[in-house]
Amino acid sequence: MKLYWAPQSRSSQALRILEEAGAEYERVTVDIRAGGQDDPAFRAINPMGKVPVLEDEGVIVAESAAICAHVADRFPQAGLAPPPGDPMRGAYFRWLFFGPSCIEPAIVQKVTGLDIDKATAGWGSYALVLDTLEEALSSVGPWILGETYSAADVVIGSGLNFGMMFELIEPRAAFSAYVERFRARPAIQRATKIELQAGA
Ligand SMILES: N[C@@H](CCC(=O)N[C@@H](CS)C(=O)NCC(=O)O)C(=O)O
Repeated sequence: MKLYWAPQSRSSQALRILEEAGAEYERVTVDIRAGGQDDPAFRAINPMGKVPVLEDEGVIVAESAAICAHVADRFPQAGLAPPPGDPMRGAYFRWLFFGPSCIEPAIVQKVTGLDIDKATAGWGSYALVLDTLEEALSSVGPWILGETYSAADVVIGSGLNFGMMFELIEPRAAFSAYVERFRARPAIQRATKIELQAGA
């Protein structure tokens, strides 16, 4: 497996899931601060010109949450995804998609002050996203599916971690406790170390 990535970017999610899965992978840095994403060779891999991208035996997977889902399925022994037929599969998909479809636009709304009717916005509103997450994390635990840690936690944990780090998400008690648990995981710490070393 080959991960096209850049330190201190959305690539963190991909790095984290690969570390959680115990995957063997090669890291290829795309220097997005110097236009590396516009290199035609990289554009051929991801026409969006964005990292992260995972290449797995000729299969290209772009989009962070999709990479999380792909890696979780490729390493079933890591137990990062409830298998098809498992009743938790519905909640798993819900939270996996909640990151890019709800948390990310809610953060953008917060940053830009975008005024949009909550019935029209797919994520509802910033407040609705935060309240929904708070309720979910307060009623289950320690992880978003309950006892079982999954790739959905990599997505939700990464979103909350980013949002709180840049003060774009209020540090509600349930968020802080969850993010603290997330950051304490050995795989997440390994990924952080890789990023820090690469960014240094
Ligand atoms: N929807 C994508 C977003 C990826 C993304 O926006 N990556 C940024 C870095 S955080 C990037 O590659 N930016 C370079 C550019 O757009 O020129 C995902 O979730 O993976």
